[in-house]
Amino acid sequence: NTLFAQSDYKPTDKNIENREWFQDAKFGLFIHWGVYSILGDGEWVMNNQKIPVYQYEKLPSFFNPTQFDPAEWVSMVKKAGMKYITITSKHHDGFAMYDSKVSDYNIVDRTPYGKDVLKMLKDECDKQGIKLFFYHSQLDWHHPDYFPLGRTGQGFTGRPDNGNWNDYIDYMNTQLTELLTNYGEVGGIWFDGMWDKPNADWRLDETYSLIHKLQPGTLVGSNHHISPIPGEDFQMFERDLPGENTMGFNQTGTISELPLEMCETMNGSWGFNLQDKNYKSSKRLIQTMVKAAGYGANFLLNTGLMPNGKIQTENIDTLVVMGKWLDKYGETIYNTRRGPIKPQDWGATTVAKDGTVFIHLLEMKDENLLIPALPGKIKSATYWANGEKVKYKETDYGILLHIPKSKQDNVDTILRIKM
Ligand code: H57
Repeated sequence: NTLFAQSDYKPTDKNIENREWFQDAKFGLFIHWGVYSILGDGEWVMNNQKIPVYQYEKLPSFFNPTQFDPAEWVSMVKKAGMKYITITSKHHDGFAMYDSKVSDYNIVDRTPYGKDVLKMLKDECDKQGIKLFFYHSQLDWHHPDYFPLGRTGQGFTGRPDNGNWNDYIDYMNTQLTELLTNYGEVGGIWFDGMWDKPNADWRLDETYSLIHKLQPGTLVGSNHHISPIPGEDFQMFERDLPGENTMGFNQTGTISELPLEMCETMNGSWGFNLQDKNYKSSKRLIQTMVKAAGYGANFLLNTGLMPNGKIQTENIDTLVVMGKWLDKYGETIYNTRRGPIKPQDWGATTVAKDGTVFIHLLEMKDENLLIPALPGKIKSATYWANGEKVKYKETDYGILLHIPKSKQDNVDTILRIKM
């Protein structure tokens, strides 16, 4: 049964170590990049515009990202204060962005560019000390054996009305084997698309065991929108803070004890979308990152790469601002864990390894704020920015903070609490 996949799974020491690294890292770049980027209409364009396989297959011949410069990407990632990259090795369109041998439907065999961008990126990541994760779609609108069809891809793809499901799973496992064999140490595998066929036999037990056998340290996560399945090493939330389910599809019963990650878009799209200029402000993204950290969750922020291989300038601007913020305030985010007070409308708390609690005031209505009591007596409360004492009163109802307007920061007023 899929829901109990690798039920005897016990993470190795290396895996546990990587989970700690992951939780310390806090901030990563999500990259959606594929032949769909050419059309500038998001990564679901094949489905949304009902483009059949035989037409969509023309796209790779136009994919020629001559301006792709992995050193530039990775330097940008570092400048943004990010510690890892999660990139699409294959999205729902089924096109492999690397040198796959099990199918020629890949970047090396089908595009004029002809180079393995994942390999180029991995080499650069190794050079600059950034971990690389692969997003791999289980859903596949291209493979003829992805049959019976799932909830999506019904009708439009023009695939035959039959196929061998197990051949598809074999194919996927072979591609995963390639990814975990030919690219050195992989940070993790980030699955997506199982929700397309909730009742199929995904043979997850086999897939998860295979991954952990090939690279025991690699972290497995899946965007299946349900509670973690044995064999997974972290739990993720698409465009939601853990447990909030504002999107309506993260039907996860619980926030598990696994490391957590939330992914978010900079505008409203994952893949490059020319129509979508609805960019979120850096202030809003920083505040979401802080709240995620308050849940102990990583913030995986997406950029829809352009077909020429460049990062959108609007996204660069945002990343630079976030990096500057982290340069200054990173102590209150990196290496922390979820704070003693669950994130609230007013903000969040994080806790450093030495027990220091950081209170992040993201939204102050006026100068007084009552927050829940902390577990233990407060020894000192100071402003992170200048070390000045914070005025507060411990009451029966919690802690009453007095934060004069002059001390309030527009993005995040951080208090340092010693207990
Ligand atoms: O890669 C990005 C993101 C990380 N996940 C992909 C997107 O392309 C899927 C978007 N997820 C939205 C979603 C949530 C539930 C299902 C889709 C028909 C039946 C089920 C779906 C549609 Fe829905």
